[in-house]
Amino acid sequence: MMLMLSLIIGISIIIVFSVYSEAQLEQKTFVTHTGQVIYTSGDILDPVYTNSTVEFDPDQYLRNFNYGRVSESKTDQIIRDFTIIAEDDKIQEISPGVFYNVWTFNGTVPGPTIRATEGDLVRVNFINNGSKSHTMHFHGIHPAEMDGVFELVGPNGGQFTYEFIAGPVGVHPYHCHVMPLEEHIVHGLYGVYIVDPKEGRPPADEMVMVLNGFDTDFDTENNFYAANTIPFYYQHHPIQIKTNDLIRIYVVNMVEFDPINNFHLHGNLYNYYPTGTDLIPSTFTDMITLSQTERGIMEFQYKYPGKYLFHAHKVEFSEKGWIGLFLVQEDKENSGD
Ligand SMILES: [Cu+2]
Repeated sequence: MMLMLSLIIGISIIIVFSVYSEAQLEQKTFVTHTGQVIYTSGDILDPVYTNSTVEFDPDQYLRNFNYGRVSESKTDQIIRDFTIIAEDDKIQEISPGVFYNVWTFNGTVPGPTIRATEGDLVRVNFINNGSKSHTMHFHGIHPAEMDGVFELVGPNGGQFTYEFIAGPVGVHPYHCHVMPLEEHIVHGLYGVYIVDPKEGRPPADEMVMVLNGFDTDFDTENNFYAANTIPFYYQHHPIQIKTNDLIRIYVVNMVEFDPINNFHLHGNLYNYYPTGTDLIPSTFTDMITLSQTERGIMEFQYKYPGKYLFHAHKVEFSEKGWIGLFLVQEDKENSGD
């Protein structure tokens, strides 16, 4: 009897899962909220095998920090002004042949990396040029009315100025907080907000990695995963670094639907500062696990030149695009010999 039962359960699992994996390859047609018809396969394509070009440049995003327009008040308060424009009608080829309606802050997913020093006055002039209400919700410490939750900013030119003192020190996400939240986040309305300590951090080759995913067939499962939006990008365009250079990565997990993500580095271990709020690392490891919006700072140096992978150790994610390479070149001037 028990044998029969387990046989039946086993066979049903095989049937259910084979149907599911077929569904991933099925081409679908969508009409976006602006009336545009788009096609997607949900298939996973590696851009190296096609002639496709991507609109978003992960190399440009990687080391790009927006410090805002800086001014000083009569009371010596440093003020950083930012202008962020939300839009929700852009169709982007996020992987060869796969088009997706991205919702953007300043035209890209993720939005710009906003950077300030602890104690600065951050002033964000937010303009919503989208067709739905959007907001900016910053993680961090600020007054309730600056939290970007209840003060909806209306479509077609709605404006709101977010104003708060930068803090605490660390790496934080910002994202739209309009309901249904999942929809506004998965379409791409998020970015990174870095608060530097007043005394600064030691000089380093700094970069930002947002771990994200895309559900291109709207079945609440991600079809693609990436570090910085474009699947497999850094595998085919390795990030060039030098031996003995201190590398600092601000990493933020924005993957929806999947409860966890992770970050494994090859041939090395890193000091890890969860949320970047403490200046002393909590661990020295080659593997961290991150839930939604969990983030931190990784610091490491490579001793030996060569090519080293970094990727999700959740193999499904790395096979669907969340994988990259560091190309470590010998720094002859600082080799210590
Ligand atoms: Cu929104």
